[in-house]
Amino acid sequence: MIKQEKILITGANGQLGSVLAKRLQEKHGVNNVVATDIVADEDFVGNFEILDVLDFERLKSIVIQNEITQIYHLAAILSASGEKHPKRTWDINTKTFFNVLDVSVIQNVNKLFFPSSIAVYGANAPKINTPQSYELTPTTVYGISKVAGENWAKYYFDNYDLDIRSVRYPGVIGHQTLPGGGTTDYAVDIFYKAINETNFECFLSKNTTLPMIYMDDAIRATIELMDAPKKSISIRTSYNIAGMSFSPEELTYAIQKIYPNFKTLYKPDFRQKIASCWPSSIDDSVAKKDWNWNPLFGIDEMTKIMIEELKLKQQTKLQKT
Ligand code: AKB
Repeated sequence: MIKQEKILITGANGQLGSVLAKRLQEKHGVNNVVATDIVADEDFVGNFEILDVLDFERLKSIVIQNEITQIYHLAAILSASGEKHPKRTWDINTKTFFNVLDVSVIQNVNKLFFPSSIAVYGANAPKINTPQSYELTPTTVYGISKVAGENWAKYYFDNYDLDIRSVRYPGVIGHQTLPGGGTTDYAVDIFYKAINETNFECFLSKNTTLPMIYMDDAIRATIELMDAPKKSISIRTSYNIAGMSFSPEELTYAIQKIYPNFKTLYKPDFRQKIASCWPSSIDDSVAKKDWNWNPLFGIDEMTKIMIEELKLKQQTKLQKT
């Protein structure tokens, strides 16, 4: 008989975590998923525990009490926020990961998911179709912590046989929860403006092309990687995955197909320097070969869904008030 998986998610209130928690509940059953974050989410339906992942003993007791077999460790500080508090970001991103790695070894957790990012690349990497394997020279603390995390993931796999799997997420675009503190956040914020206003002020320049992915593709990639047979996983640091690539100007054109009067004003700030060092597009051929990764959403489908879903959410909220 196949043993029932028991899932723990850290950072479950976040942009990815909140959607992943629901998908994992659908897949494994509501009672088999424990969502955690540093503050409670009033609207969460299911098992929720307050957890600061820096607190190893509390993490361990949640793992023991719930007989956890898989952990998705999403708690982290992102690129733009990270630059405001570099040492704190390093501490939080790396210490929480060590706690998760260690508890997984001690408590025999079967599988662990660690999110990495396109932020691992630096300005020297080829911008177009950035290869899976290239010298990683990140410019942000977030990127540095992700490179370290990727290498520690491989170390724990090699030395403790911990089945840890990872993808390098592009900017994730979804309508469910706002992202916080990232350099790619403009690509979500713009839709909140588009449904109500005609002008959006963008903190990146108009031709800054970055890799992006629609939420459904990001979640599917995560789950497909975790479900893939162990023998097919050739990358134990982190897999490149691509969805789409566009600049703020191209995203504005896509929105103008629905709202012709919509305009973007460009006022690049400190985040421009971060984005300028990142890839414009990503080579994800190794993920495609190893576990059949295949993105389904392009810029126009994503734009249409974002606008429809955000309008619906706004109407539902208005009806409730
Ligand atoms: C960020 O902008 O920091 C994140 C990322 C690309 O990892 N969205």
